[in-house]
Amino acid sequence: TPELMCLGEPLMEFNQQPDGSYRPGHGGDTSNCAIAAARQGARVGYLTRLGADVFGDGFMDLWSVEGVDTTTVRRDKKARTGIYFVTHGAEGHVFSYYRAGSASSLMTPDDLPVDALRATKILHVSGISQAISQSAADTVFAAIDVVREAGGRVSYDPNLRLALWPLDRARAVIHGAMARCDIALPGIDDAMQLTGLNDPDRIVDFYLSLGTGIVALTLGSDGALVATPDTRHRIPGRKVDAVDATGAGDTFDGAFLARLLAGNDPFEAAHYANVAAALSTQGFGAVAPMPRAADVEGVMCPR
Ligand code: KDG
Repeated sequence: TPELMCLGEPLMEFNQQPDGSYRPGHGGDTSNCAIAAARQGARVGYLTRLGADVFGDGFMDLWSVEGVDTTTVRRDKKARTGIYFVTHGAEGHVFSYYRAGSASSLMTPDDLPVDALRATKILHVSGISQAISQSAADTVFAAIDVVREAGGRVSYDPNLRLALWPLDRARAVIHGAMARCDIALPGIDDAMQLTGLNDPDRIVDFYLSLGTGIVALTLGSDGALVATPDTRHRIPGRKVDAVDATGAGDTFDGAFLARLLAGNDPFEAAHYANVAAALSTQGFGAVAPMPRAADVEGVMCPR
């Protein structure tokens, strides 16, 4: 049975290449996190509603190859799998979504596999999981309650996407949910917009004040700031030749949660996840360039 369950929306990806063509791939923040964790050796399951279409079939194949359990994936014959395009400009990557009315956005609290949620050690969800529809937002709140009542922990990445919802609503829902979570995994740009704060230490204080016992604030190429209520460490960035940061935060999340489940403390886990996330920026796409445990260990402890 999975020790980590990720809940959200997978998105078929088309990623712009230097020659202008689009390379097919797979994205969707929580699916990315699930695959990143599985590549580090965690036992992972994915929970969603997925279109009964060719892109949905592609995800089923992908998760099977990656060792992600799909017992809790429900196929929907009437709705489609969402799509996004990644284009690259001077300011970095831009996402264009074709996902309104997608199968995942039709998820409801009645879909929840209560036994699987009760059995998991960590549930991972995100702001995107909640942004896609009101019923998806409700589904995430309900899943959080089930996991916490059963004694499991909940991890949350705000993953603010203002194309999906306005900032004030995003802030209310995300912080409402995070106040019921154990592990906060915000990225600095999202956290600055959501909290209105600029200083990483004050942002970390804010998330600790919501009651999350572990905060790992990712700082892009500057590494991460990791805190528990009594300890705090700055983890420096890793110099890499980055071509596409799509999915880097999700890779951090998945690797971090996998290392926590393997018994690391949050600081050890963040050191590892910081390397994994840096390596994931060296190729195009969210999933393809994600490192495996041996790749990360090779960088951390070169022979
Ligand atoms: O974090 C990367 C994701 O944002 C990407 O894979 C697409 O899930 C996605 C989204 O909704 O933006």
